[in-house]
Amino acid sequence: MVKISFPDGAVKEFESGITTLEIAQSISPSLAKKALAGKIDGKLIDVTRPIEADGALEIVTPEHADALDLLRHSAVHLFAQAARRLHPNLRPIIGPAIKDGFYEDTDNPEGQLTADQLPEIEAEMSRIVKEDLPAIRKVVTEAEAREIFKDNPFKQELIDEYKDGELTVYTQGEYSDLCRGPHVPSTGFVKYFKLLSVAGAYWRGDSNKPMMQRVYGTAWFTKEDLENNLQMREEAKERDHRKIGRELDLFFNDASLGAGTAYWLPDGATIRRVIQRFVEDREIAAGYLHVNTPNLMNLNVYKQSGHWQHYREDMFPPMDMGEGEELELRPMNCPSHIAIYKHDVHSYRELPIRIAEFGNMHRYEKSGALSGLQRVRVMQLNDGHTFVMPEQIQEEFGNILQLVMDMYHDFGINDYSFRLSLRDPNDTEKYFPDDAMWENAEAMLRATLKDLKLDFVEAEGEAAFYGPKLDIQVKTALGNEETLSTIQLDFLNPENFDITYVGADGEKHRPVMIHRGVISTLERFIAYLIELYKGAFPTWLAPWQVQIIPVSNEAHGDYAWQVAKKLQEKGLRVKVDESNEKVGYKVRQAQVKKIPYELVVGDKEAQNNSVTVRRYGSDEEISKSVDDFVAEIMADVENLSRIKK
Ligand code: TSB
Ligand code: ZN
Repeated sequence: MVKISFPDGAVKEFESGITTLEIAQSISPSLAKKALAGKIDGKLIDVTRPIEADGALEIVTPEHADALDLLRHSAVHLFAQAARRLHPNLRPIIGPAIKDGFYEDTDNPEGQLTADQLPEIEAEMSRIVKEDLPAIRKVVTEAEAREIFKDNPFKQELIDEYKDGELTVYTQGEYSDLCRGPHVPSTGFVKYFKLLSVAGAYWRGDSNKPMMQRVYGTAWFTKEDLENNLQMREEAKERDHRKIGRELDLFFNDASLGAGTAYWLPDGATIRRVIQRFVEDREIAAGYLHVNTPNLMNLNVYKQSGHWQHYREDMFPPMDMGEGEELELRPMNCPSHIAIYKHDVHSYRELPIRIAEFGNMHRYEKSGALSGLQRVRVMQLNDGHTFVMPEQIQEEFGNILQLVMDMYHDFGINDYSFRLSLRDPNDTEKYFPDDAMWENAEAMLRATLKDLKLDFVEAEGEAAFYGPKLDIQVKTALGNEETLSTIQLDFLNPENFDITYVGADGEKHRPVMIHRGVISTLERFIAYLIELYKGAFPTWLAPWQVQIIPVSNEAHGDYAWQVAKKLQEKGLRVKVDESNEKVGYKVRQAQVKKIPYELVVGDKEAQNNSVTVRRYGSDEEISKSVDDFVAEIMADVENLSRIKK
């Protein structure tokens, strides 16, 4: 007999070897129908696995927290089986459940899968669902596994990796896969699914290994959940900064010019300029000193800082200049700002010293990770390094956080979370190996965050190589979490570069460095703002704030320009549309470009010095004097994004 306890506290005895399905049946037939798997002492098992020891059992039904992952994992097998029926030589490789869906890597020596083949595969999947094939688990020997997957070199590699543990194969109908399981009882359970897209992916994420095709899909327990998710995906696509960036002519990427680089068109460059000026003014008010430092630096400096030892993977290869000189494209600005600090002797009275720059950085990001402006290889960071006495850490940390929060407020950002990023103590390659230093820095940072009463999650292995950090996390339109702002504590670089200040005692002391990026890189920040505003920028940020449309170019062009000049004198960004299109078309065009204000001017307006105003997104047309309009738009500009609050 085995003693099984249930989540409600009940304990029952059963024959040894009983299955989850039989237990569910003994409770109620409707429960048995819904049972997807068992979870015994926290471990998921198939409903048909015999239970031979006492334990705590949860019966996994669609409402259970693990149910969707289980379903999606079975959807992967369903996909692979259907794909193999249509393309018998296709090799399924690895297919995990991911957030809101699943993917499967595939390789087809006869020609890789393409997106237009997905509907056929989906139809075959539906047939297999109707066949309601049970998923059957079998423990196999290494030799058996090698035989079953003899035409699949990728699986052979996986067998090399797993062969010391228990190898299991799941079979449904004619299809078998090497898999740990568990699975939902049969293909009939996977009813609501959709194949979404295909993208190239390197085997093991390594660009020296073969390229496979990764097929993405999603699966749900109800039709409604599936439809909601598909609709959300559609909306996310509409908000994607790459799409809006194209539609509004803000920027472009062109791999033939350089993968992971962005070209800013005039309207995108305007947004950058407005943001940079605004942020720099705020920093000046907060006591920062702006500097300019070069993109190239002698590689020796990055050896001294530790970048070469711990960050080399992200760096471009050095340029050999001959005679032992090697130059490096800078991956970070810290060593440059340290050089500025060291240029002078500093007294404790000057501290904190705050050095800032919109500094260019170059990082050799993996090609698969590149995305529009969100992740690029050449970027400009709103960077700053403050040099403080140890007793000033807390206060300066608070100052920086305040600056971040003020800035978020002004840009209308209010959906974010805090992450305390710590080192992974076992990763001595990525992290500088000085336990005492790390423990001290992490304890100090944690105490500071407690003091500031921040709600945060902790993440091991996310620290910078030189120290722990507070990251501010946001979500992209496609649902990925990204770091925007970062505040980092660094005891290492002051040592490495022997930086000092002269204390009240006349002796040399070691300052602490705080690295901070307030609005992140202009690239990532603007990607975020494009998605946040769906391209409809608040007036102060909009590339063009006003578009003036003369009813007739001949009759009203002069008046239109007269109004435009007046607005330009106020610093507003105005254009006059004198193209040979009809007024209605021009009005629509201005709406497509999401220009905040459109002014139509004709006879009446020219006569009484007025304009007819139309706000972006509104059909209402309001006539007002030019002076009244100037007052309205100036108030709007000065309000920044605060209206959103
Ligand atoms: C804050 N030395 C520090 C600096 O002083 C530093 O470079 N920190 S960082 O590595 O975390 O980068 C700062 C910010 O740049 C990140 O928080 C992130 O918002 C942004 N960033 C990093 N990599 C990329 C990238 N490939 N594309 C766009 N933005 C990036
Ligand atoms: Zn730095």
